[in-house]
Amino acid sequence: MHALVFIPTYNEQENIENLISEILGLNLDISILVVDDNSSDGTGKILEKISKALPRLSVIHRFDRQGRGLAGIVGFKYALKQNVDYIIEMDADFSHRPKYIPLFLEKIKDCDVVIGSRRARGGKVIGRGLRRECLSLLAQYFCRFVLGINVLDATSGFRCFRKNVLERIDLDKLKSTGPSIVEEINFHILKQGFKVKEVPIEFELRCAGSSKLNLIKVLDAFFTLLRLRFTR
Ligand SMILES: Nc1nc2c(ncn2[C@@H]2O[C@H](COP(=O)(O)OP(=O)(O)O)[C@@H](O)[C@H]2O)c(=O)[nH]1
Ligand SMILES: [Mg+2]
Repeated sequence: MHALVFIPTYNEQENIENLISEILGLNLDISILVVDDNSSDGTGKILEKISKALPRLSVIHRFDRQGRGLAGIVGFKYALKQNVDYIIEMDADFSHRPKYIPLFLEKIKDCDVVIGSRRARGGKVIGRGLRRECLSLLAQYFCRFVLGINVLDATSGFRCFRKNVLERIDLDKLKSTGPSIVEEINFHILKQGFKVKEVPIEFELRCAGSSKLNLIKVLDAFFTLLRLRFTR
């Protein structure tokens, strides 16, 4: 059973090399794809250098910053062309700890999608300020009551999919160019009746680099998801 780990990056030079070696150090049948949007801090150059010695690491460089959502679409399309059984997506900033990957691969055996959940019993968020926490709670309520996404952590971008789940989503029709791709994919998964399991995770605020989320992205996510609700 082969898994591909997809990681989007923008300015993750402090994290990316350590993250990749931690994932490969799990000694599982895993390969990695990083989609980098021409990071201004040299993340792309680091990836180029280390990928020469790591056959299990592939890198897609995009010419400019096109957003987390479009990186996801490129990553998933690439994954669907590979000989893989499972696709895992995670952030590059160590908020999503590689130690959960073996657990995800165990749990996916009897469901279609595993979500690393901060809000399932036993999960938690460490080190996040009140403002981000309130925003996250609002997003969760919005997803549940407006979009009908009935999971405890609808905004978690740490997930494992069976390949056939992503095959059943029309990637070219996704509306999100930014981070709301996470919720949009959940929306389609649940609409199609796939079996989702939430596995509790401890989510720690990024240890290095800075968040790429800002007010414009939050508003864009809100209106993108609202469109999803009304164009069903
Ligand atoms: N390829 C690509 N990756 C991005 C972009 N914006 C953010 N990311 C990556 O998406 C992941 C989540 O971003 P992050 O800033 O940690 O968001 P936060 O956790 O919501 O604060 C990280 O791995 C980022 O490097 C982008 O425009 N393009
Ligand atoms: Mg983050």
